[in-house]
Amino acid sequence: MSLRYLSAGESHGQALMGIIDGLPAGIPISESALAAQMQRRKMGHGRGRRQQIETDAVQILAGVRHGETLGSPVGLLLPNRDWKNWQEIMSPTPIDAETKRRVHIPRPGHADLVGAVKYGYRDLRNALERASARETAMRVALGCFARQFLAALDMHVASRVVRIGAQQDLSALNLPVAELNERVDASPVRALDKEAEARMMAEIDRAQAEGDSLGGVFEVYAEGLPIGLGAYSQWDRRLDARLGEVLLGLNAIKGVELGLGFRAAEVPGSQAHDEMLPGGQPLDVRYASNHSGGINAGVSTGQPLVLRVAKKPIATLMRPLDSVDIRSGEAAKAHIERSDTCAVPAAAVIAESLVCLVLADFVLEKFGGDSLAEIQERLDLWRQRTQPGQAD
Ligand code: EPS
Repeated sequence: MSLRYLSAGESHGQALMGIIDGLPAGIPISESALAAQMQRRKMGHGRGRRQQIETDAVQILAGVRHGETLGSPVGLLLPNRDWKNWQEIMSPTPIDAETKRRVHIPRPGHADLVGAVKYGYRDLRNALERASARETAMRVALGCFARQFLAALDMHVASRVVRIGAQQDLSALNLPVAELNERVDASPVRALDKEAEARMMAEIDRAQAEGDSLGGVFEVYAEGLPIGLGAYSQWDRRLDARLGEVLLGLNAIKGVELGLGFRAAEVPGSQAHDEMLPGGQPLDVRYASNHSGGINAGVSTGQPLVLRVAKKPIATLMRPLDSVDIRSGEAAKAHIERSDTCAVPAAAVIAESLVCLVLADFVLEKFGGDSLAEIQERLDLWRQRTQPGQAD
């Protein structure tokens, strides 16, 4: 692994912190592009009040000078504005008999109970604070550095929501990946089809009125990838294996499909594989379709990457589910904490950021180099050699 990153921070603690190490020098870093990515994660019909409190203004503390990466670790700080309301509750210093905002009744589907049993907590807040999706704000910030690296190499990552609960958007992707986000970000559910958007929004309103929550499915795409990222020579060097790992590492994600995904198990081989067409030169081979989703044998094909990701509904229900009070062992209704009704549009933005981090890592692994210019040179040569008619 060439690129490493870590975050620290509790949902209502003072701040989120992040470090990303291994980026080359010379990547142009736009602070307004970073701010824009942070805003994208905050949006979406069905989000809760926390998003109105936070501005998500990320401070770059290290690794960038005069608008370019230095090749040193990038250090980020994202102060939580809500912290001022939680200073005592979240204080690192012991406080006298503090009982405020303690949590004793776990929410089914949340980290509350497994966290309490695993770490020996009596107050479930100790589990929910770090398990909260608040932490994903830092992953978006870190991912934005990978995104800007990829953009400099003409590789683009975007997403759209295709399902909220029972409502689907069955429309085909009808525009280039580099233009997709601008279009769907204008939709409150990040859907391409307007009629589906209205159904999805009504579904969220219904769930909210009933004190329920909703999950959904989104697709993540990447365009401009060269052939040859990843390797089949060892299981953990496969590009699809790493994408699956990182996406399943995102809160509430229950499934990841590549290309045809589970449908590939239903159709015969004649409909599962992408037939090849001559491109004019011996190794310039084109594909008639993209059922593979852009990866064969763990290696990128040069076709667009197509991932489908399923997110379960948020575990905090305003009409709470049956649970158990861990003080008494008696039946009780689950804890209610401020939450969202639906966060699928935001999850799509976060997943994009994670895909950027994976792709940046694989680009670095294949092309190496300490500066963007060095990598660009090698990549250009590789593109000319491997995709003669397609690379410019
Ligand atoms: C979130 C921040 C959280 C939640 C949500 C996502 O803030 P708070 O708990 O203060 O409202 O709104 O997290 C969850 C729903 C969860 O279960 O963790 C954010 O910034 O995305």
